[in-house]
Amino acid sequence: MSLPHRAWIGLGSNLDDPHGHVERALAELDALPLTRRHRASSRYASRPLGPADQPDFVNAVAELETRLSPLALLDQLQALEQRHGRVRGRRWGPRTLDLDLLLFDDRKMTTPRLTLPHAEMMKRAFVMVPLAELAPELRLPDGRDAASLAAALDDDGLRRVLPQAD
Ligand code: A4P
Ligand code: MG
Repeated sequence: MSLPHRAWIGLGSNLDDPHGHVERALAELDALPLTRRHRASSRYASRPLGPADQPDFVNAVAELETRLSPLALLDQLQALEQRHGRVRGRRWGPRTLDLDLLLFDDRKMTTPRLTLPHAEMMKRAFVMVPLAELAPELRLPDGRDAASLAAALDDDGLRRVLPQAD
């Protein structure tokens, strides 16, 4: 099966066994229709961005190949969040599973449901460090590569935890 598009997903969890949610979600991403998970970064522990009165996060980035459109992929990601018991509470509050669509080929779009590239990704070490681990030379729309962007960010206590990238 040839899958024409490449998408990068940011995973995050900080409730109810965050490692378990991230590991299961990585397997479930590989089982989405018309989609194959190509690679996943190491898992990282990170301090919460936003309200500080919540547990640390586990974060990772996955690379997918897909035949879905960006919005169809977002639908699948949101359904997967729901299956993990995600309750939408306050903005940037704790969550069992957050799946952000970071990049979809070199597509740019701004719609109420979907902004590509993800609006905040370039500022976040917990996104850029795992992305740069997988694809240091990946060019972001501003022309810079993932490794330079990641290196320029304050790592804010980000630390790699087992397992290694797969
Ligand atoms: N949406 C628009 N563009 C996208 C996109 N590229 N990917 C819309 C995914 N969704 C996108 O998201 C809100 C709306 O964004 C959705 O309806 C979707 O249509 P949400 O997941 O419902 O709400 P949220 O996650 O609470 O808000 P937001 O602003 O997306 O938060 P973030 O940016 O996801 O941040 N700290 C650490 N250390 N690690 C984390 O992973 N995550 C967050 C959440 C806060 N602090 C964190 C972490
Ligand atoms: Mg989100």
